Amino acid sequence: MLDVNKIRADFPILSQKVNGKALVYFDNGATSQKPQVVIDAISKYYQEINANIHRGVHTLSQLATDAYEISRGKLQNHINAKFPHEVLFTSGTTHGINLVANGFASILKPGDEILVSAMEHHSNIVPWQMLCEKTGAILRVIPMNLNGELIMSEYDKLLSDKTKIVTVNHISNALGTVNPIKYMIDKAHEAGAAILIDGAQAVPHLKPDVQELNCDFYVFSGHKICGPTGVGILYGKEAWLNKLPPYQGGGEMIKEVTFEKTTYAELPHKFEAGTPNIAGGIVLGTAVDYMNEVGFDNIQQQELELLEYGTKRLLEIEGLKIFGTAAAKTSVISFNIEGIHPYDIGTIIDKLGIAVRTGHHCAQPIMDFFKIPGTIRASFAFYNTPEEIDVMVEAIKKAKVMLS
Ligand code: C6P
Repeated sequence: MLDVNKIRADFPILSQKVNGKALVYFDNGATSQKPQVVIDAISKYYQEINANIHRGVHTLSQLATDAYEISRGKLQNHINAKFPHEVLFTSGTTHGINLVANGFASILKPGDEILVSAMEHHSNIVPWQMLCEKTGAILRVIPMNLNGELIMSEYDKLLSDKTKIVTVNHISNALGTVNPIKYMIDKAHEAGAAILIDGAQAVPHLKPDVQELNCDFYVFSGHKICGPTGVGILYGKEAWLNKLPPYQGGGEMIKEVTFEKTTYAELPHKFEAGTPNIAGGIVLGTAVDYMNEVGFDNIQQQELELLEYGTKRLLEIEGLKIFGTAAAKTSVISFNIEGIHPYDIGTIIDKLGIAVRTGHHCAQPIMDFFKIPGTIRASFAFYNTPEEIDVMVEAIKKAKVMLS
């Protein structure tokens, strides 16, 4: 069992007051809070070993390079990648998806198909639309039902020998649905297509095993798993990463440069042009260590309790409707109250110290599907408590009275 009070003491921001009230932070889907070990590791890097990596023979450069590569190894273990060079540092999920989409420009031909799901974040729609514009490929959409579950029989029908890549989130940021990605990966492969999994909303809740999943690409951001912003991971199978051309040209991604021709460096450097977010890369390893110490079994148990309790308490409010009622769900509750704009609720409860996200959550097609302008989204992390849910429910009731 998780000692939540002990965990909360690791996060200095959680004992802050916001607008004179104890902070209730339920915007974990947007970004997680950071434990003291992560905050300290950032300072320690700049105080003790700051230097550019993979470049200098001097001691600090070697220390920084070692720390960066040790962190890559931690991430490799965390997701169970076969090789460290299959684990690329990126600036986040968006960067990872764009890198892969850009690489597919050299593979796709007019009439080829890309399958995305109806519940994608804009980061997993727009890069593929841009790719279609460049190549003449066609974007097809895997539909969902009113519970916010992808319809697998429709997915099966959409797959064909024209499908070159399927791209789907592991967990929806706006609905909390956990998608049946193992099934989807196997089916994509049967059809001869590659598959990318957007794990941005999954990694805060579970530890993906990329070899067991057998996905071709798996992307996520560090800032949603207690790490800093501006760093993320793109896992790619070695064969795919060798096949795709580099995304950006510059320092560190080359073997040899002349004005006539450039040859590229081996993996992972081929995809890591320029000076990266060194502190971020190193500290992402610290963040993953921290989450593993807390333990993903504990995290899941705590979050499931919060999801069940939060769902029950919120549904006590008259006129409240939850969007995203899939059988497999994580600790995200998106809801609206009849006759009230989500933004108004969000603004009032912020004055009471409660942080939730309101709006379309960078997933406008989901809002269009449900014919709503947006939702109020409470997304819980393992450091949240049922008492905080009580505070939110009371605040919403107050806001409702004020607004009706
Ligand atoms: N979703 C949310 O509040 P970046 O911005 O690159 O770290 O992550 C983009 C992204 C991609 N896919 C999914 C499923 C996501 O949830 C996100 C980020 C945040 O829901 C910020 S918009």
